[in-house]
Amino acid sequence: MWKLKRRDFLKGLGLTGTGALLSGNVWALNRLEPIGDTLASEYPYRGWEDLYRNEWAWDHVGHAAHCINCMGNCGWDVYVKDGIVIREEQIAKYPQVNPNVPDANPRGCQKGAIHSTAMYEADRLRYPLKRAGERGEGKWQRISWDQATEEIADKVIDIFEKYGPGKLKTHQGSGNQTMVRQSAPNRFASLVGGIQLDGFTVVGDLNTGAHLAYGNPLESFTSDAWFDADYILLGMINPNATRIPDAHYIWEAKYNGARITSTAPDYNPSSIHTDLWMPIKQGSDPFLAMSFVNVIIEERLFKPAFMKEQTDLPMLVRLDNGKLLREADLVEGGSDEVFYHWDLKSGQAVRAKGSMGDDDKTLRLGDVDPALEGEFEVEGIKVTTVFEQVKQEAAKYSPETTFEHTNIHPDVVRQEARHLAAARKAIVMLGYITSSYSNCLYIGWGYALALALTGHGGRTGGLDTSWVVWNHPKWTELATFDGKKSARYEPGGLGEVLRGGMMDGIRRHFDNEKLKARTGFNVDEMEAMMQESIDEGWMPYYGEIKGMISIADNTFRRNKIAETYREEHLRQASELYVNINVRMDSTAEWADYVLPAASHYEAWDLRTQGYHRFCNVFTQSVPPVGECKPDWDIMALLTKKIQERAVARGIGPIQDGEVTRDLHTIHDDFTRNGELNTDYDVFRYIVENSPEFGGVSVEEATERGFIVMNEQAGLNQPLQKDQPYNPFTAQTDGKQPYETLTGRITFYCDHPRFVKLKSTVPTARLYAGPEASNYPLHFYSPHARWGIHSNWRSNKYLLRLQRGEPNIYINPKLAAERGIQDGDRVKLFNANGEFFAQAKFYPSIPADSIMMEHGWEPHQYIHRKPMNNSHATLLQPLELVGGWGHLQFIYAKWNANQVIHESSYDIALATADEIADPRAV
Ligand SMILES: Nc1nc2c(c(=O)[nH]1)N[C@H]1C(S)=C(S)[C@@H](COP(=O)(O)OP(=O)(O)OC[C@H]3O[C@@H](n4cnc5c(=O)[nH]c(N)nc54)[C@H](O)[C@@H]3O)O[C@H]1N2
Ligand SMILES: Nc1nc2c(c(=O)[nH]1)N[C@H]1C(S)=C(S)[C@@H](COP(=O)(O)OP(=O)(O)OC[C@H]3O[C@@H](n4cnc5c(=O)[nH]c(N)nc54)[C@H](O)[C@@H]3O)O[C@H]1N2
Ligand code: SF4
Ligand SMILES: [Mo]
Repeated sequence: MWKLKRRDFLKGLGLTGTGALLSGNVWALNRLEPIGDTLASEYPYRGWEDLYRNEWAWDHVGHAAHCINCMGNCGWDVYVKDGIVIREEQIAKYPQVNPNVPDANPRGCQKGAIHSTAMYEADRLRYPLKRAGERGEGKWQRISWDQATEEIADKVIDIFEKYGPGKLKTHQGSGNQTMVRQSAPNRFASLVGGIQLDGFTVVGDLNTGAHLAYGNPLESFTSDAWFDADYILLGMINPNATRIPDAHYIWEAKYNGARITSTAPDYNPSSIHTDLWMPIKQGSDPFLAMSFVNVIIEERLFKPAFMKEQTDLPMLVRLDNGKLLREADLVEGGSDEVFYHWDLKSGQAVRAKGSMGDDDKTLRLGDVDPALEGEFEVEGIKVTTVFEQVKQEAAKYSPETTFEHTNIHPDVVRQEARHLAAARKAIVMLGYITSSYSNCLYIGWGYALALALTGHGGRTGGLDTSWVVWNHPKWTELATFDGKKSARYEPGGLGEVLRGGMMDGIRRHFDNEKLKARTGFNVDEMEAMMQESIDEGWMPYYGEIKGMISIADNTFRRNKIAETYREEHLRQASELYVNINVRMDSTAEWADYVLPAASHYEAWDLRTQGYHRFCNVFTQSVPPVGECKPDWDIMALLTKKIQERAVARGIGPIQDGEVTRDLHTIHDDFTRNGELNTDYDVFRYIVENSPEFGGVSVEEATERGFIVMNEQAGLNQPLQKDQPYNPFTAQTDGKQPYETLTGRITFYCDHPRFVKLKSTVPTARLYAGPEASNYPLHFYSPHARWGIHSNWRSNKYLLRLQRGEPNIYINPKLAAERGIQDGDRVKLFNANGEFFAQAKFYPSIPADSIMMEHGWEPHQYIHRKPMNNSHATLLQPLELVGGWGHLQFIYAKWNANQVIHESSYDIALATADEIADPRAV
């Protein structure tokens, strides 16, 4: 066969070119001529190559990560040309800290890779704006920084004058997960006494079961510590979509022969790579955890040595009243925070060391051999052990019994319980979806028990709660104003539900009786217990507000019963609503003033939030677009104006309980008398003074783009130079007590509310779901691969990778029953309203469930009706108890989550009339 060679082909073109010339089309092809080797110097027209050369040319390279709530924390090189970011590329130079563990390179995700385009898209804010029409009307006037901050300053002072301190909500959302950016609003809130909600529970991310058990929900593994595990259960997490830069360590563990399993209602992008997927029924996880416990106990797979030393399982419990035996029961004036073991060697009760009331802060048992089982008598009081109580409860959860709830076959439960028990290092990973369920506490507590029974703690594994808090004393000092003054911290779920007027919506959705059968409480009881927690002083709540400044917080998008929530906040904050943001998100839309913030590549900053030891450095690669300013500089300017106006208006110190609110010196305080005026000042201060950064110079940090943190970064124990970080080794190796009432991993809680709700030991409850309402379909809204919440959700490149508009996932069987085709627009509805979305077939989801990724902005929905409008939340009353050792309001450790996935829906094909809207086409 004759083959056209490239050279012949070009010659042919040349001839045609001549023909074209003859016919008069001179402009088109007259410059084509036969040529030889395209790479040789004779090649006549090389100018076009410059197009490509120029594409890969730049003026300079900066560094940044993304300051968003993604857990990734990846360092990027940022390429700048003519003052514009043209692209970004992963740094990929992190050192391998241990030759036997894979390195952390490269880190990144597809959202980070397109930020250079997103930062210049149409929703980017560029100038300070003042509302020109009604709130939310979308009419804006561009004003100067001077005017904006002066007007805001006067309103802040007005609110103080009219109503006193405590009426300003200054909540910072999850969009600022970096040290410099995050410290500014916190420092401001500390100075004005602003209301600040717990950053974890406000979104539903606090693993309360882990706190109850370990006294610290934020002590977990670095991702490289997953690598040497030989059993990993992806309990409620989808790391391939939500932990993109770290997930590889899970799959690399397979090289060591690790068994990886997953529980999820759908065959999610992580389940597909596991050895076993357990298709669990939504919201039934505590039953699975308890069935593991049941098998471990029935088959006596437990490890007594670990249980005796590390847990409260051998502590004595009174048989007469079900309370732990306390020193106060035996000794006049004795402590109620000192507890007892039954010593098998001496045949008597002995004080257990290491509890909150005990001076001897050690877990070492010495000569004592505590009994795990049996009944005893101490000074006439009949007692047994916590373990006996746990056994009694666990006996109710045989795999045959739990099958009905979980859909996991008894043989599978037995098989996996045995694997878990036999593993050298077993990790149960509970993602944040855990804390988005009303039974979160039971899930974490149940799995913590299964792990503790089988001796998994410290180097041998444990519960992975998806977060490691590093030790940052200098950051803390800045954010909390040296602890000298404090913001008004509030439990996230409680504050949002009450201030957001969500109770009516909750009531509308749930059927009281059915709810109680599932969760153990009904709405009235829940409300009464919320009130009791406030009245008892267990949880703080500061009531209605008059003004609001929100920073990096898409609060009107993320909250439940969202429309009511927004209306309530806008009604209360009638005097002032300021939004500080990088883009016009669905919350900024409603503000009186919008202040434009510098984005990731436009400010100086540091980020350590994530699961690794590297602090990424943000070097302000480009000046901010338009008139944007870094968050720190915005707060500094705002305090400057408040101070000026306070002085001009003769405002002196304002008494606020024990402290004064000194609006007339607020700028001097905020900036430390001018030492910390800009984000760069703060950046330099933190780099140079933080012990965990080991004295690295600003120049070196800026040049490299990351800092390797030293051993002082570890909060509970040192972060060893060449070892992955395993949680609680200070306890398992160092024998230091846990930060719990008994000093041990806790499986007994005799708080009156735990007694009332029959939850003194780990047990199981179901989530609300369809059985607690009149709507038949389960519904969950996990996190999207194509955005971090609402960030980047409208980016053109990311929209191309998916359906490009809000969509639900539906089983084709259910779709067929309802006459729905893939791609159809459907209506989801319940007692609180409806929303529309495109149907996407997803055969792996159960036929009675709907899934929809969260994070779409309301304006992307038909009629601007987002799913969160019709979602009702619940609060778990147990998460609201206080006054019991480590169970008291502690920021980011103990308080109630706003739970997300309790509501259910019905579905129908949308009619043409219903979706008659330009956005629907
Ligand atoms: N239905 C449903 N709802 C949910 C969830 C769910 O799974 N389903 N998940 C919940 C969870 S876990 C979370 S964490 C929340 C997240 O809820 P959102 O509050 O929606 O989180 P973001 O979209 O990250 O909002 C942060 C905002 O900060 C702004 N921002 C980004 N960078 C900067 C900056 O440098 N400076 C300033 N000033 N602003 C900046 C961004 O514009 C963004 O709008 O949603 C919760 N809501
Ligand atoms: N790409 C991307 N990454 C993110 C985020 C993002 O928005 N986008 N957000 C970050 C933040 S703030 C958070 S909170 C996390 C959230 O990330 P994750 O912790 O992974 O939680 P989700 O994505 O909400 O849900 C994970 C999976 O849980 C499964 N699931 C749902 N219900 C149940 C149940 O009842 N039982 C069990 N066993 N499984 C269930 C579903 O398969 C779902 O895909 O992701 C973080 N990372
Ligand atoms: S968005 Fe987060 S996970 Fe993605 S590249 Fe940036 S820092 Fe990494
Ligand atoms: Mo989250």
